[in-house]
Amino acid sequence: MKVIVFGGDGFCGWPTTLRLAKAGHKVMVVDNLSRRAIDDELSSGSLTKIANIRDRVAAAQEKIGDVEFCYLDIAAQPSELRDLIKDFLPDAVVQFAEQRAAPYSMIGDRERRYTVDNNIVGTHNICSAIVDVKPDTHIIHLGTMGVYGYSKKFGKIPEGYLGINITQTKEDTEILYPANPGSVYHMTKCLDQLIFQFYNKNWGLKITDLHQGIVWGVETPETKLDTRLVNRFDYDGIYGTVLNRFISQAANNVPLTVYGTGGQSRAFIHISDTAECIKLSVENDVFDNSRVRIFNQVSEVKSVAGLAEVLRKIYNADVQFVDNPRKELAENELEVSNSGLRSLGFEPVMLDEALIDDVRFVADQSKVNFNKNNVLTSPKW
Ligand code: NAD
Ligand code: USQ
Repeated sequence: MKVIVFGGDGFCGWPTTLRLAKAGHKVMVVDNLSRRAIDDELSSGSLTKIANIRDRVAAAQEKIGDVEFCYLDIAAQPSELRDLIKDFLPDAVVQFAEQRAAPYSMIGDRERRYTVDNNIVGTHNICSAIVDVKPDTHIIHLGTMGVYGYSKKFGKIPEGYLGINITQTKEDTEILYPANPGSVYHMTKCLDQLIFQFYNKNWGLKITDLHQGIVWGVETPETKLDTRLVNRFDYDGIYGTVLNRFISQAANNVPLTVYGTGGQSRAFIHISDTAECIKLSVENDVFDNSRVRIFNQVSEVKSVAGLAEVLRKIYNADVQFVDNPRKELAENELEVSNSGLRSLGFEPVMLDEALIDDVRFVADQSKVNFNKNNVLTSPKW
């Protein structure tokens, strides 16, 4: 198949690109390298030393398969985006190209507006171009578990749609799960959902929205094939996500930064499974298109304090409870369905000591890039 990976230079996009190319698909990576620019803006960066995009793509072509690169801003260059789709004629596009850090989106006015403008306009531009240029293209979008909020208020979290009974008519029906974002970033993912509902209803676009949990890990079998293919690894207070932060903190003898009591429960998935789930979604593209297909892309639920305890035990790490910079529930329970991707053959890799050790090895190897000043940099909201 021919697949465009928007945001293919990023943490999830790059391993996915390699997984798709390895499976024999022809992949076009589209990226404006804005994430690398934000590294400079925040005086932060990947713990691993990532190759520049030219060297990455050259290595992918040598070692893996058919990968090309196009430098394009999908929010700011809609006509170039249309031309690209017209020329490449993809069977599927994967949309990773959004500003994805909740803390970044809560820094201030500039970052709030950038996150909304970039994410909503970029995603809408893709839908709008596809309607005119190649309406049978399958759109696969990376959403987030954060669209649901994180609670058991309505029981186990279903895949996108909630079964309800209407009091007035006594009718049973399904509605899009009530959106409950916790940051401007998460709010953009809720707005993306409405764009998809409308483009599916009005033009019948074929759309899969994947509500993904927190991704952890760094390497996949493909990124290990050459040093130029190594994936990025964020550990800072703005882009670093909780488990990868804890692993890099343990490797650098910095106390684990548990926000609040650590009673927050979240869903997690390993980076190699992210790539696998996207591949499954791309390859299983025959489905009932009368509504948007929504899957929860998650493997397991863990609490922040539980994760800290695992690392404390294995690595003798210290734990530091810091004031939570975020406005969120101090404690929550969470249960999530992932039956959709499982029905396509997804067999999740669970968080275990051997795997954490693998990631810690990378964090250990990359000590030279670890800057303690970048650990507690989250804005407060
Ligand atoms: P990332 O920031 O590492 O990658 C995003 C990529 O998109 C970057 O390479 C960036 O340069 C590019 N990009 C952003 N705006 C663009 C634009 N306008 N035009 C072209 N390229 C643009 O993020 P990630 O961790 O790889 O996340 C990818 C997607 O997956 C995001 O949409 C995110 O919301 C979702 N997601 C990520 C996680 C996670 O834990 N990392 C969890 C759930 C969902
Ligand atoms: N946390 C800590 N200590 C830290 C960092 C975070 O206790 O050092 C806590 C946070 O308070 C929060 C939880 O860990 O309760 C998760 O925070 P996170 O930064 O790992 O994840 P989050 O901000 O939710 O965002 C990440 C990705 C985002 C994705 C989301 C999936 O950056 O792109 O959408 O995970 S989910 O959380 O399932 O909505």
